[in-house]
Amino acid sequence: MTIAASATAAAARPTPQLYKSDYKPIWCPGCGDYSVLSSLTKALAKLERMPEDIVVVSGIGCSSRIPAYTTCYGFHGVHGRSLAAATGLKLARPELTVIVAGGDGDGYSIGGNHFLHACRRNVDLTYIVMDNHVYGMTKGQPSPTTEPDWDSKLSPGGTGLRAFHPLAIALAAGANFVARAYAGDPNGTADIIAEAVNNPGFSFVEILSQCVTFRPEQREWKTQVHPAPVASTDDPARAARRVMTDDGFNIGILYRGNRKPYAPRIGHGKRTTAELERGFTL
Ligand SMILES: Cc1ncc(C[n+]2csc(CCOP(=O)(O)OP(=O)(O)O)c2C)c(N)n1
Ligand code: SF4
Repeated sequence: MTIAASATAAAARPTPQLYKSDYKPIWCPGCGDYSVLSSLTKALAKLERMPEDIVVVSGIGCSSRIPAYTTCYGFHGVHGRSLAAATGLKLARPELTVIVAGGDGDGYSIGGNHFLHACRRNVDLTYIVMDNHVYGMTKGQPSPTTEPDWDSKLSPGGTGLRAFHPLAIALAAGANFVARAYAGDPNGTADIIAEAVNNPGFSFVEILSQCVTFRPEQREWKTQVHPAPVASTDDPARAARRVMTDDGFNIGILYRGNRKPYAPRIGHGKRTTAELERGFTL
């Protein structure tokens, strides 16, 4: 390639800015979700997919506001139902890159059943959970990933309930890519998101994303996270052993599987809107 041609190619390459909308996020200053947004736009630039070929689907929560802050197509649905909407979308429009994003309350509590079956179905989606171990938007109730002894006004003395283990559950349910990231490491998180999108099937990325308002102690996560000491594996049993015995702060890709993504055997994806409409005519 000539110098002029390579300069033109470089100029045409998308930048993270291309994926940022004009809406200013209304998250609290210091919220981890700002960094996750920045990682997402970096990952999309790296993948060189155009905004019109990408859909960001979410539920309800502070983290679920993320589609509006991108220039991609967006779907801000109802609480806990993002994976159901995204599954239908991907099956109907397989050529689109579908990224699902939300919080631990949205995804593991009200949406928990959809999470299990999305892992099991293995449709080619990427699911990003901004996990702050609390319901941020509704002002600090414990979530499924809250530590049993977290003392707060709304849960005096803690809930005493064992915390949900998203990575172990994703593995057991059949997710084809499982990773943990940290909002305070935006470049590392961007790389993980890009890998997750490129991996066929259901990719799950759990991102520790601090809620500085209701869990200010999570600012300390920056001193606790560390890179996973071993490379990813394609053996789910080995991955499960690792994830059940780590300290919860290992960052990196844990598991890359070889399952074929689910694709409908009949040509649903090829039907036009008019044909679909006719199917619902009474
Ligand atoms: C059906 C339904 N139930 C409850 C709510 C109230 N609600 C809105 S957001 C939310 C929790 C959000 O927590 P999380 O998903 O962890 O996101 P965060 O705000 O922490 O990012 C709840 C319970 C709702 N909007 N709809
Ligand atoms: S309440 Fe928590 S999760 Fe919501 S924007 Fe503020 S810091 Fe972020």
